[in-house]
Amino acid sequence: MKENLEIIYNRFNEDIKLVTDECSFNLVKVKFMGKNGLVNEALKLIKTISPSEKKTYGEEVNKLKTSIETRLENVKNDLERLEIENMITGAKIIDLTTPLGENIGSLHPITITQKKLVDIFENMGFYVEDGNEIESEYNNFEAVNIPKNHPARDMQDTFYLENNQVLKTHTSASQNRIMKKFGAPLKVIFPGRCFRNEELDAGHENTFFQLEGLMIDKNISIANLIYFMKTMLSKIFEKDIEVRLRPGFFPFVEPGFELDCKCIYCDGDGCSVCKQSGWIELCPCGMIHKSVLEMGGINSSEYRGFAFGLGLSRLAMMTFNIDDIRTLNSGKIAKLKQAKIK
Ligand code: FA5
Repeated sequence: MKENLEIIYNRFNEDIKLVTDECSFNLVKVKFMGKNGLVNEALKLIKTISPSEKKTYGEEVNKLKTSIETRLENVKNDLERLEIENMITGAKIIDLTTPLGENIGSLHPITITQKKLVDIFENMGFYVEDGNEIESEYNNFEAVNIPKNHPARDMQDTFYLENNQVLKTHTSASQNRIMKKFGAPLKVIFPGRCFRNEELDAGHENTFFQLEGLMIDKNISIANLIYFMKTMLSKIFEKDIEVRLRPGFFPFVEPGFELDCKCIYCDGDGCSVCKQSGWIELCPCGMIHKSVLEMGGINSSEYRGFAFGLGLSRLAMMTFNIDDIRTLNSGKIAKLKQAKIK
């Protein structure tokens, strides 16, 4: 009998050494002190033994019980103390008085540029809409006058998905949905990420941002288009910006233009950024094609409008003095940190 008690005590000593947390503590406690635990089982045996042995055995079992209880109590206290110590150590991680050091996060140059543009257009009465990144082939091409087999599709090769869906090649892909959603008159901008199968270089990415705008009303003319573009550029560069329009072909506008701004680096004298021309190509635009209005459910004999598709990534490069567009998606924090507002 006595040997049994020794075995229980030795087993308890082995088990308690392995306790590391509340869960393993409870398992040991139940195993030895639970209702059907080993100590209780040993206590129940008192009834079965002879009166001559009962007293000694009873004393031995109670001694075992007391020492196991005391040890359990001590281990429990140790665990509680450890938990408090861990809480204190953990709390240091979120100690608000700790100096922040050098790794303070910041908004991405594209986000900052987009926020500025959104602010500018909202102040001019434009509504801001979200565009899908996955669009139907119809919205990306057909709805903006680029039917199947049209050569303009070659210039915007993209990633084709199942069910006639594509990763949108330009923000113009949202034009049709937006016209149908708001009807005329409307004043909306919609920034978004675009995807093209491109030869990559300092000015071309396969994933880049544009910001598109539409204004549709009665009596809208090219003069309105020039006014809004000039105002937007002057506000973004915080100085008066001279612009010029050159003819440009986009199947969804007629007439279509490339809007250039007087080079902000050399003020038109000619430099490496403007390739000595004095002008920087910034924003394709034009008067919305009649059939695009009609496909959007807008009566083209009553309403006219302009559309523009600003290269947001390229504008961010200009405003932050970034010389290679690939820096923007690179995740190279050191490079992005060097980006400074021009
Ligand atoms: C378009 O995407 C037309 N949807 C723009 C438009 C809208 C015209 C409304 C008329 C009316 P384009 O392919 O030129 O046009 O692209 C517009 C701008 O997006 C370019 O001027 C350029 O700044 C930017 N862009 C185009 N391709 C890339 C590229 N691979 N990487 C970075 N920026 C690009």
